[in-house]
Amino acid sequence: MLIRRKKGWEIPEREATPESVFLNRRDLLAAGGFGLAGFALPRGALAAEDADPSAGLYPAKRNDRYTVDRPITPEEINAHYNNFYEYSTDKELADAAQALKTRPWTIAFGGMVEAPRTVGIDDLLKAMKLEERVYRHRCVEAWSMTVPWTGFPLADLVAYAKPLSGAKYIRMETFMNPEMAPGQNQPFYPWPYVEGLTMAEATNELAFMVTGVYGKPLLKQMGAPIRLHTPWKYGFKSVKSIVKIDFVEEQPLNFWQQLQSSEYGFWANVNPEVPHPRWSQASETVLGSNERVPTQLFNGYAPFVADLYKGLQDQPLYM
Ligand SMILES: Nc1nc2c(c(=O)[nH]1)N[C@H]1C(S)=C(S)[C@@H](COP(=O)(O)O)O[C@H]1N2
Ligand SMILES: [Mo]
Repeated sequence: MLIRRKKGWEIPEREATPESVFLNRRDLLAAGGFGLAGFALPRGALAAEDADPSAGLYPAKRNDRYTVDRPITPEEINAHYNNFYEYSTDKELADAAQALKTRPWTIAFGGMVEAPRTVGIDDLLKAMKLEERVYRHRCVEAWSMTVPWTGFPLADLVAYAKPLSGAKYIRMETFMNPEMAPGQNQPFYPWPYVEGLTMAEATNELAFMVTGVYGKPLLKQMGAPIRLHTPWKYGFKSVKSIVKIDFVEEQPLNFWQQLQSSEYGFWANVNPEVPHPRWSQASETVLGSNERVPTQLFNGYAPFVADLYKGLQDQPLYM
């Protein structure tokens, strides 16, 4: 997302669309209708250590309240166009991300809570009610996709964690393990990846904890086993592979802010009228098509979230 070399948004749209490349390379899998994680093997044929113990929870029932008017981005495209700097600064990082070990996996709740606790991902999944939501995702790099996530409202996780009333922000952290994630050996970046939301944002009905996608457990390259998705904000807010959740009084400084605060802020709400310092945010490339469509305020989710920002107009809400 930063300087130094040619990134997705700098190359012509036609080249930035990985569809043709992908379909040639993976046509066998794609033709069979199998996703990368689903593979052509029956589930029982997988080695025990590779089997995802949560596979039986998917697919979950879709919540139609959040259905959007765009076609869902094909899995084979989404699965090969990712931002996950722990694995690569290139979009094609699916193979590298298979090094991510998602079991055992725990999430530690701390900071301003009634009592700190640590929960295993499978126990957490048992405690939460899963549903599918089709959400638009708009990256700050001006590309977008439409994704059938499965998960549960972040509000439910907040209730589960029991924060104290003085907590003002939620802070979420990705794992830190340079042996498992070679990108974390790059000292230029402020690892681990951190993101934050106000408590009002975190308990807004749209804020979603994602544990599955395309009707099965979340793919590793998309931030398995648990990541955030806040569809009205630029994609960098949607932190992946979370291991730590703290409730705090001070506004967390996120990963991209730490790196380049002149370009990336805390709020990061989508707004076509506020350009990034180096490019316009007025339109976006829809992954999987050659279409460039106008970007919408709050990525089209204004009816759900605009009220959150009343009285905050003096803040850098859109970067
Ligand atoms: N830990 C971590 N989380 C991350 C990122 C990252 O590099 N590391 N990239 C962010 C950005 S910029 C985007 S656009 C989305 C991409 O999610 P996707 O790969 O599932 O499309 O993840 C976000 N979460
Ligand atoms: Mo992004």
